[in-house]
Amino acid sequence: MASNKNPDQSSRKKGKDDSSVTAAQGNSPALKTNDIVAEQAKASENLVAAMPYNSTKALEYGYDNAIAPIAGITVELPSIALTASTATEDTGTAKTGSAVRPGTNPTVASLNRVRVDASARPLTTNQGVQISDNQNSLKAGLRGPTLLEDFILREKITHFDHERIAERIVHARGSGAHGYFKAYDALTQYTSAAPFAEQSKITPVFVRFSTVAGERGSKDTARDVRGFAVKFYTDQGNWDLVGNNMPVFFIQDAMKFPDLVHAVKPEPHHGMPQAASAHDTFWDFVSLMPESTHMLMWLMSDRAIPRSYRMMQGFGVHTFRLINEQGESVFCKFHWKPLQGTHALLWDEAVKISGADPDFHRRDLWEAIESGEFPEWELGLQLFTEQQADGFSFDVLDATKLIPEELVPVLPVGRMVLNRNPDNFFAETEQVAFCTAHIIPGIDFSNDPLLAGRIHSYVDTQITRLGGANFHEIPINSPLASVQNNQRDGMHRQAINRGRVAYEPNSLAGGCPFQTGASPAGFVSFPERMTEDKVRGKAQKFAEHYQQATLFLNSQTAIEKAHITDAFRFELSKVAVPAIRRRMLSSLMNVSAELAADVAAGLGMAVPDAMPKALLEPQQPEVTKSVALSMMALPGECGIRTRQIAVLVEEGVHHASIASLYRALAEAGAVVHFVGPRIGIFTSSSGENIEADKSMENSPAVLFDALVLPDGNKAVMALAGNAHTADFIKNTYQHCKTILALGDGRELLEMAGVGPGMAEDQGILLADSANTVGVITAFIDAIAAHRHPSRALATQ
Ligand code: HDE
Repeated sequence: MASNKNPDQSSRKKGKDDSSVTAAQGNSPALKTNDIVAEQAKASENLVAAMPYNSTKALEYGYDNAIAPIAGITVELPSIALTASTATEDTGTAKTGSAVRPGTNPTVASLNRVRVDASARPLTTNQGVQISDNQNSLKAGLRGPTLLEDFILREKITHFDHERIAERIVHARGSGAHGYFKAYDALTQYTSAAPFAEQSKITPVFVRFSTVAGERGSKDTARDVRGFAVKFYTDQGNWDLVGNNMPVFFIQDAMKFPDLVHAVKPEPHHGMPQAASAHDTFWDFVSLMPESTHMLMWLMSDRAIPRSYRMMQGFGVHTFRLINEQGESVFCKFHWKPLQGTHALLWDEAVKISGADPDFHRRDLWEAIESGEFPEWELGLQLFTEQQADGFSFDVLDATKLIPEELVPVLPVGRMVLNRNPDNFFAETEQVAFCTAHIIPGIDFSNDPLLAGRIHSYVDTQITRLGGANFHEIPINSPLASVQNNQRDGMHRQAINRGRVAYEPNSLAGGCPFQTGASPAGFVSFPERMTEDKVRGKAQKFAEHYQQATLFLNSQTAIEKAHITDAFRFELSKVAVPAIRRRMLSSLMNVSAELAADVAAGLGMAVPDAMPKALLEPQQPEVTKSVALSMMALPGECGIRTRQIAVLVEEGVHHASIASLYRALAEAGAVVHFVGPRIGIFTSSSGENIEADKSMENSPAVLFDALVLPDGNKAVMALAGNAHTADFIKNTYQHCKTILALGDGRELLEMAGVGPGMAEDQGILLADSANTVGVITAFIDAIAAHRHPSRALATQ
C-alpha cells in the first residue's frame, strides 16, 4: 500500500513488496536499453496499481488539513530509469550530460557552470564556429556591396539590436554584490527559517542597492530613497528581503503606488527632471497625501544622500511574521546596521559629485570589495507579539510608521558580509529578480496592505522585464535548493524535465514530486483568524499622520535639523506653482511650526495655517525622542578604512613627510591619492619621483574625504598659481572635511581664504611636518569623525 507519512520518517517510501521490477537502483548498467522499454511498461503498471484511488482526497477539505496539510502519497521507484522520457537517457554526451541525480537542480549547482572564460580561446559565433575575420563584412569584391549571406555579420548585429531589456520601472539604477550571511545563534525559539537554524550557519546572499526614481543611467547621488534588497539562497529555497534604507514608506496602501511613482518620475509632457523629487507633480501629490509626511522627513534628511551604499542602514519596512516549528508566531521588523557607520554627503557635495562621478556609489562599492575591504552589516530583529502590537498608539500594519527602538529593542542576530563583485553586471546585477513573494518556511507576511500589493507586483514585473515566466531559471535567480514541480515550458525554458508526467496527483511517476506536508520543511501559512467584513478601507489608527514625523525631527541633532530645513527649501523652491508650496507648508505646520517657519522664510512666503488633520484626537505617542533615528547614533567601527585622501603634489614637493604620511594612512586602511595639476610623474625637492594618479581637473575635491596640503616651497608656489587649488581647498573646507597643512602648505589655506575660526576647528590641522609627534594620529582621528559640522553651523 502507498504511504502518506511525513517524508522525514523512514517509512515514507514504501514500495510494493511484490514489485516485479528487479533492476538495481540508479543508473545501473544492469538496466539495458534493449529491455528498458518492457521494464518501463511493467513498472508503470505496478506504480499505477499501487494507487488504486486517491486516498488523501477526502483530507483536502476542512480546517484541520488547512493548518496542517498531510504529506502526499508516493511509491518508491526501483530505478529512476523507469520514469525516463527516453530509453537512452544514460547515453551521455558532452551535449546531453547524463541523467540528473534525483533531488538536484541541474540549472544551478554553482554559477561556475555558466561562467564563460575567453582567455586563450578563439572568437566564435553563437554556434561555436571560429571566426577568421572580425574586421570586415563579406562583400562582392573589395569595393562591392555587402552580401546578405554574411551570417556572421547578421548574427552579431541581430544580437546587438536586442542587447537591452526593459529597465526596472522603479529602482532602475543599482549596484550589486555577492556575499554571505552568518547567524550568531540558532533562533529556533522564534523561527524555523533556514538561515537561523543553527549557530554560525552561513547562507549565501546577493545584494542590490539602488536609487528609486532615476533611470538606469542616472546619477548615484540623487536625493532619493535607496533600495536595499537581499536575496538569501537558503537550503529551504530563496528568501528575498526587499527593503529600503529608510524604515517607513510614503503610502499606506498598494493602491496608491502607481500614483506615487507617476508623481515622482520625470513629468510626462517634457520628461524632466531626471532622478529628482524637486518638481511640481511630486509635491502636488505628497501634499495631498498627509500620510507621506513622515517619509518626507526621512527623504529631506541626510539619509537620502548617503556617502556610500556601504554606509547606510537597511530596513524590511513592513511588519513580517516569524513562525517556529510549533507553529507559534511573533511579529518582526528587520534592520540592517552597517559596520562602516551611517554617513552622508552634503547636498552641495552630492550635486557636484553627480557631475564629477555619476557612478560614485557604484565605484565605491566595487573598489571597496576589489581591495578586500568587505562591507558588513549586522542584522537585527524587532520582535513583538500581536497583543503588544494591539496596544501601540500606531498600527503595525501601517508602513508609514516605525516602531521606536525604545519601545521594542533590536535583537542582533547575525552579520552579512559582501565579499565578491559580480563577474558580469548584466547577467547578475541587471537580471537579478527580487520578489517579496519569495519567502521560506518560518517567515510569513503580515496583513500590511502595502506588502500585499508588493507580493503580487514583483513576480509580475519580472515577467515583462526578464521575458517570461522562467526568470527563476536565470542563474543569479536560481535557488541552490533543488527545484522540482509540474510547471513546464514557456519562453526560454532551461530545465529539461524528464518523463511524461507533469501533473499531480499521478501514479505514473510514483506520485512524485509529492507535497511534503506541514513538517519539517513544507511551507504552511500562519492560520490567522479572519472575522471581519470584506471592505475597501483602512483602520482608524492609520489616520494619524504627523506624530512620527515630529518624533523623527525631534530626534535629530542641530546640524541634521538644519539640513532637513535646507532640503525642504531647495525642493519647494523648485516647485513652480505657489499653491503647492503653500499646501506643503501648511502640512509641515502639523510637524513643527518652527520648521514650517524656517522653510517659509527660505521661500519668501508667509506661514500658512496648519492643514486640518484627518484624526483630531490621536492616542498619545509612547516615545517623543529616539536617539537611534539620528545618523550620529551609528558612527561605525571602521575608522578611516576606505576613506579617500587627496594629497596635492607639484614639482618640488617635500618627499619625506608625504612618504611617512602615505605609509601611516595606508596602514590605517585609507586610500591615498596624489593629486596634481595633471596626472603623471612629479619630481620632489630631493629628487624622488612621485606619481599623481588623479588631477584636480578630473577629480575635484568632492570625491575625497580629506585633504593634505604638502610642504615644499616650490610646489606650494606652483599650486598657488593654479586656479583649481583654491577651489579644491574651499570645497573641502565648506564640506566640513579634514585638512592637514604641512610646512609651507599652510600658506595655501590663507590663499584660499580658509583662515577665520581655524584655531577652534578640530578638522584643520597645521604642522611643520608629518613627522611632528602626534600629527598623523590627530589627522586619522579627525578623518574618522567623518565631518566637522560645527564649521558649517559657524558659517551659517
Ligand atoms: Fe518596490 N518595486 N514596490 N518597494 N522595490 C520594485 O520590482 C512595488 C516598496 C524595492 O534591486 C519593482 O523588480 C510596489 C517598498 C526595492 O531589483 C516593482 C510597492 C519598498 C526594489 C516594485 C512597492 C520597496 C523594488 C520594480 C507598493 C521597501 C529594487 C522592479 C505596494 C520596503 C529591487 C522590480 C532590486 C523594486 C513594486 C513599495 C523596495 C515594480 C507595487 C515599501 C529595494 O515590482
